[in-house]
Amino acid sequence: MTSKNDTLFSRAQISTPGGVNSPVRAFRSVGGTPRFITRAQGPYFWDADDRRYIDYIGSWGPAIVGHTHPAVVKAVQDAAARGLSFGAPTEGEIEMAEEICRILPSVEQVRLVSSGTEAGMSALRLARGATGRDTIIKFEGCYHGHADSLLVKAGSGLLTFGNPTSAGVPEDFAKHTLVLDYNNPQQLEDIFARMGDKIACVIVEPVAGNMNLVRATPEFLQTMRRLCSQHGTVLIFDEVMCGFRVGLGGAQTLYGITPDLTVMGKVIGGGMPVAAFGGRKDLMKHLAPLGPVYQAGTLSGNPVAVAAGMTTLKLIQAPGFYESLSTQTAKLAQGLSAAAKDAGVAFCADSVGGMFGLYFSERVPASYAEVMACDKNKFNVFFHAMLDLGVYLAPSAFEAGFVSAQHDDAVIDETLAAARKAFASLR
Ligand code: KE4
Repeated sequence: MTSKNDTLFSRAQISTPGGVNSPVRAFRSVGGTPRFITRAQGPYFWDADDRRYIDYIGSWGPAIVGHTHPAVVKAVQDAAARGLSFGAPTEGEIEMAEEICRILPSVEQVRLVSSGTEAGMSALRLARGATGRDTIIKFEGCYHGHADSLLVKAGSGLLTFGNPTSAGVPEDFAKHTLVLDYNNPQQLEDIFARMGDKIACVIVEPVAGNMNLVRATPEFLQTMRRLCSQHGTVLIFDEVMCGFRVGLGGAQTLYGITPDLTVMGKVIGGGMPVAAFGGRKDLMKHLAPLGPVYQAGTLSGNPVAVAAGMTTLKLIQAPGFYESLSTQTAKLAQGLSAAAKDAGVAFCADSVGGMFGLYFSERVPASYAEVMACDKNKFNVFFHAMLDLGVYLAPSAFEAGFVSAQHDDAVIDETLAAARKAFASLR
């Protein structure tokens, strides 16, 4: 019998490029037919064939309290009944800004936007506007949304400027972006020694989640912080994914490092389109309407989206929330490693707070090159075996996974039982 997912995917490809509104959803990295989701509840969602899955992407991070949490749904319903959008300020936006500034001491002021891309792009423009410099540094394997200056891969050598990773990005944009190796402090020392006074900002995922999960070493982040301070360069932590995910205070609290600007998203919207960028007040004052750096958005601070985000921010501050989330995520990672070991499969896993990485390799990767050396084909076989067993992992070997507060022991145990069968199929 033809799956309804197949029928919907064929139909979707007529009216939308690739049949999806975001490329990773198309399953091109793992092959097969994407599942069209009809509803979700707690740690689960159901596809068009009404098959239930344990969900480990959680909308790529936002569903940290579990899908359709009653308090979040009610907040959205109540806000919607008062009006969907006004294009004028609301008290809810003040409350959200105050809450973010209270949770993240490095954020003295914050501006709400509608996507992580918009937040990253705006933080970049602010850093360039505040410093009067054009050159930026990013790292291979880190993703900061699809703004032109950030869709750039490493050039041929350390000092050669980047090349576009996407068609449509002018060379003239890419040439201002330097792409270095993640977790390579020496490269930072070398580049800053040569041109530190020309660098507007360094943008980094302080816990990387877009090349699979890769932890930054403390030395890497400490070196970055020291050099940026020495050279008047803005240090931007992109915590769209790891923020409010690896802990309430994000990676900056975990590592004890204070960025100049922080980019946020996902969890702060609770599944609705809220993202943000914020940090030092002396930088934020450059933004319109106060200063010359323009940034705007029709739906920025949208009252319905802010209601979802604020309710989520309150829920994640419950006593023991992150201890429990971290424990469950670690139980999953350790259980998967044990199951693979019993099956004689070269595999390991890592977790930080409520996010995890799965690697078909002997050891946890600490760099982009080490991630690329993992066995992608084995991951793809494992992915589909787990999908057939009702466990939905990220459909790419180069993505992190996410656990919610609703992934209790029974859900983790069900996942591990499926994994034992899936690993057996890899032998
Ligand atoms: P959005 O524009 O997708 O809201 O956020 C971009 C972004 C910025 N920074 C980081 C660290 C991110 O992880 C993201 C988006 N993450 C991807 C997951 N790999 C979203 C999934 C997708 O692209 O569909």
